[in-house]
Amino acid sequence: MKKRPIVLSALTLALGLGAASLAQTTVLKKGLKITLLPKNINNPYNVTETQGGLDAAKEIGAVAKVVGPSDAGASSQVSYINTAIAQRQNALILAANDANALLPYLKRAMQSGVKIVTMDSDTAPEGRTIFINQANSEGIGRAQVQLLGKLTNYTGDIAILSATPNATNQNTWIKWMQEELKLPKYKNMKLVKIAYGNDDDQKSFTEMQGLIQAYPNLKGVISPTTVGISAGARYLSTSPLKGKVALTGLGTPNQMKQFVKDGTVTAFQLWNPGDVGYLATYAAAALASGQITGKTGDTFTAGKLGKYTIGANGEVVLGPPYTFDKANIDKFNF
Ligand code: RAM
Repeated sequence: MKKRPIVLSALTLALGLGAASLAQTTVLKKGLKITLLPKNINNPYNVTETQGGLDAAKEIGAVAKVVGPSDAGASSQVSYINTAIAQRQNALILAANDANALLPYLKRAMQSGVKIVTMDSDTAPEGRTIFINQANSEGIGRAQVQLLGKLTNYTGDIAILSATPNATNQNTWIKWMQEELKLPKYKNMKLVKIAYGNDDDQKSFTEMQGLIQAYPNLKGVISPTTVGISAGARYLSTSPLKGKVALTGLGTPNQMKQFVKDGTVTAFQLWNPGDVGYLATYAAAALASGQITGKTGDTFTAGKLGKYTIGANGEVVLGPPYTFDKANIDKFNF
């Protein structure tokens, strides 16, 4: 597990230990109206993510609010997009529950003058101007398989416990997991099932149970969702297979601490979700202030996180993911 100093310093800053650099905020407009729309509102990941957005809004004098559905379905997000248009919001920041289903509504919003920034889970590029990606998608997907390979000694049946079947972020990561699995070193590992817990705690728990029961040779599960990995760990922690079936994926340190300490989970990954929302809000404010248009090469300053450049297809990458284990998990509180 490599720990790159740059990752630690980003997280250290997120913990409030760093100095804020607000140099560029003077050119951002004051009083911008910004709506944050996460996948769903009852997921601790999304709470931390949108809190980062509210923190950024406070720094720049914007009026921000968080709205959203209780389930992670695309149709559940439509009314919130329409409300943002009706309320003449300057910007809407959303984690999209589907890559295509929201496009007509998002296009209407953009035509009405609402700047659209996606974070966490993207739409097709024509549905937004900027996408704030938490980390490089290929890197996330491949790293999950590399971690599970190490934990299972590169042998046995494996499964994926994902979020919703339409989640753009998880589907992109899974595509890269499948690419990684094609490499010769994984020839004795077989992906037997992709299950979907819909980012619903109870459904994820039941799906984990189903995987364990249906596949007796199961040696490992990757759950690239904080809801899935925590529900999966809760199931495994009281199962005779605890410590025998390896579970890894993307989790929040606070939800996973107890399962790392009781030996259910050895290691998992994530970034700071608060930084995703924080960066997205600075990007949205820069767009709505006319400071940037979102074209490749545009740069903007995101408060304490520093300077970012818009990459190809309007994508901005927050930074590399971080691996949490017994040795470091107590240092984090989110
Ligand atoms: C869940 C959500 C979110 C994803 C994280 C890793 O909280 O699916 O979109 O980024 O997991």
